[in-house]
Amino acid sequence: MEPDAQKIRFEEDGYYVAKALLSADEVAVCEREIERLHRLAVELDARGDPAASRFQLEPFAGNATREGLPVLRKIEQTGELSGVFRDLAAHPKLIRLVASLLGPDLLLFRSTLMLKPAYHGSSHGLHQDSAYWPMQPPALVTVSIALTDASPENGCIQVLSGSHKWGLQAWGHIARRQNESLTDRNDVDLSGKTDVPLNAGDAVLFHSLAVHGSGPNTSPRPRHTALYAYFPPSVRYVPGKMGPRRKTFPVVAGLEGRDTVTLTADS
Ligand SMILES: O=C(O)CCC(=O)C(=O)O
Repeated sequence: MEPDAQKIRFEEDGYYVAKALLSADEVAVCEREIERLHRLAVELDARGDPAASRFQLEPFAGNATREGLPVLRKIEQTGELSGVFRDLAAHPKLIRLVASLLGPDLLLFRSTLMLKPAYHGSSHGLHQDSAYWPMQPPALVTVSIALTDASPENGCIQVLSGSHKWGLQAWGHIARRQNESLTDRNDVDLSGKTDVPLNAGDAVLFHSLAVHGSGPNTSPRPRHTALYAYFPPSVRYVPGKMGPRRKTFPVVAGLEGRDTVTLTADS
């Protein structure tokens, strides 16, 4: 798709798919790094390192392990744990896509790995990211990069087309058992809900108000995803009363080459 067509799709549907963002070699590097991060989780946990809290176990997998490694649901702040995933956030092809939607100055709000493990992957209830993020206006862009093939069988992402225009709503809890439905609401028309199957290396970009979620993974194939959320300098940091007053965000493009920007609650 040409950049203008991508932007029109994004504005109309709240998301669009970018094919072949990463090469097979780049995907292989990410997959090896995910294995290293699983081993790191074990080491950090064994020595009581606070960074172990960035690794979240699959909530409904009981005591299951995979080849002696934990069955992880997600890893937060991957940019601080891994050079591979720090660099991926600023991948030139990715930055070109995000800049075409948000402009040339880009800050990174979030770097996460969603690991929907084989057999145990839980469902991810429908939600809008901006409901959880202390950022205003709610106009961030998430890039969800498939590091394995993703299909309905291993719990690919599902998006409600056009839902970024609905305003913020309550959707219920996010971490759901494999047999639970993706939302408790029965007052909404879910007919626009679309599976977004991806090949490894493809990505889907979506608006932080787009309603999305993902089904269970009962298949023998894991679904690995690198998630990054970006925002332009026009977005403000607005923590609630409990949140830290100041927060530092990595710069991934523009902003005169600065490494980070610190935003304060009142700025
Ligand atoms: O990739 C998924 O399965 C869902 C992830 C997601 O929606 C999120 O972390 O906000």
